[in-house]
Amino acid sequence: MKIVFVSGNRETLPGAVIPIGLLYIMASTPDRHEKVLIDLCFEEDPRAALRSRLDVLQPDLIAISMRNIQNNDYAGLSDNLAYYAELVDSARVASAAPIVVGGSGFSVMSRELMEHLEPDFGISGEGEKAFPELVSALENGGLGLNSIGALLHWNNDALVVNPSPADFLNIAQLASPDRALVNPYYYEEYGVDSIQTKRGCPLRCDYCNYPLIEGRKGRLRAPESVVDEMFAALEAQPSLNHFFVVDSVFNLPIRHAKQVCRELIRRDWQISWSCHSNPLNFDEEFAQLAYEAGCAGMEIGSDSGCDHTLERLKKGFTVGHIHRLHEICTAAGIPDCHTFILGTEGETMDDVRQTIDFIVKLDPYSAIIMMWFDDYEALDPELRQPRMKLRSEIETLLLNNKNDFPHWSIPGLGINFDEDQFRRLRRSGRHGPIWQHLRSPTGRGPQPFTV
Ligand code: B12
Ligand code: SF4
Repeated sequence: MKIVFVSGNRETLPGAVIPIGLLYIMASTPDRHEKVLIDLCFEEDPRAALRSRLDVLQPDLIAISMRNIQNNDYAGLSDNLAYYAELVDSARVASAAPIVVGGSGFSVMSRELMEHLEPDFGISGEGEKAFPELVSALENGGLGLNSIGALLHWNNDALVVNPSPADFLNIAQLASPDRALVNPYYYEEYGVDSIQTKRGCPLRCDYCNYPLIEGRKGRLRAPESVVDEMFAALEAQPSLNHFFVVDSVFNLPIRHAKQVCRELIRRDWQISWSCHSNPLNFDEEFAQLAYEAGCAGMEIGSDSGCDHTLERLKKGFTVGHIHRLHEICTAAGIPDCHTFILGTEGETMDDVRQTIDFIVKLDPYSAIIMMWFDDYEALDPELRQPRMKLRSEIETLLLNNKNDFPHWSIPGLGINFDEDQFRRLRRSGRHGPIWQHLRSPTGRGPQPFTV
């Protein structure tokens, strides 16, 4: 079969990210098929680009990856869906081939998106087993569709949702993504590559939809194979200058994270990297190893500065844990950037003020302040109505006080979050996540740009 793999993601804030999920799917699809990647990230007119490529290629199957429903400032929640609907339509106009959609954005509400976008097939969650199975079933005239785990398909007009497989994949056995296929512009302009050391997060934060994508059970890769892949990526794309560890949480389990760091140190790895970390199970030894292995920063989903909100969100840690992580990172020389989500269900303006006071006192290297939005608001804008008042009060509070927190990014208000400013920083030689450059390494120096 001739299979066209389409990466639909066009988000370039805080930086463009390589389509690593789709690369995994391509790598797991047998080589006897002709495989072509179309990446729409940097196309001026993505729909026209897709149409003209499909027109020439005339594929037998079109696989579209949908990464985000949300965007960073959430202003375009519904725009992302409209864009994906247009992509599916453009593919239909240019080709009679069946269309299958997958990816994290699809997986967080796969049933609703099947009905909304109407592709022929959808695959929820990790697709390395289900996708090749779908390809085989299509080669066999549709035989066996019902036994493909987590496949969504149609029986006439009725949506059929196959049960998820009993087990998640053994990721130690997956074929590595081939970076030679990636548009070099990702590396030349943004420099950042993605690496996955495990799948699954064991925690149970109240709002978290990550288990829909990769489950809760931690499935670990051998540290040697992770580092092998990083060296191979560097060889394939020599202009890469930073890795982001795309694990939901890198330091859980901490033993594995330490082993990965030790392997990087043993092999004298020289390129900087960042990761997501959690205040639970965070210790000095991990921070020290990470520093020695080239860690240039950690992003922490701290979420709130109120213990009762953290408890309601079932975070499993307290503000004491956040303080401790900050102290350990500071002592080890690792910049820490904490994400806080304001306006979660049940939160009051007093809670919001308490969180803001907490961040000011904590004074982390950087903070990203997000507003709570539910992915389902993309499908049902009416869900937003009751939340608008609290959101606008929070925005006013942040705007009125923005000069008190010059190191914070507030994407929804465009504060320290702007494509042009980020581009200037990159051009001045700053690598990795942009928040790492919102203050000088000493922590108190002049700002690279003003708010
Ligand atoms: C790491 C990460 C980041 C890093 C990325 C760094 C980097 N250089 O890559 C940072 C912090 C920068 C980031 C930013 C953002 N992120 Co983010 N991120 C993640 C995270 C934790 C892992 C993503 C990843 O790379 N996974 C590894 C790859 C291998 O998995 P995958 O892409 O999901 O692919 C698998 C499946 O989805 C499927 N699949 C993928 N494509 C296809 C295609 C087909 C045809 C099929 C069949 C299957 C399939 O199979 C793949 C292999 O198993 C996820 C949460 C999670 N645990 O998944 C959120 C997540 C992807 N991010 C999300 C979002 C929204 C964003 C932002 C818009 C910010 C925000 N508002 O939260 C930005 C956008 C950035 C951009 N340019 O697109 C959402 C997307 C879904 C949604 N709700 O909209 C997620 C799911 C988190 C969430 N809040 O729900 N992110
Ligand atoms: S720590 Fe992160 S990935 Fe794990 S459950 Fe909580 S929000 Fe989800």
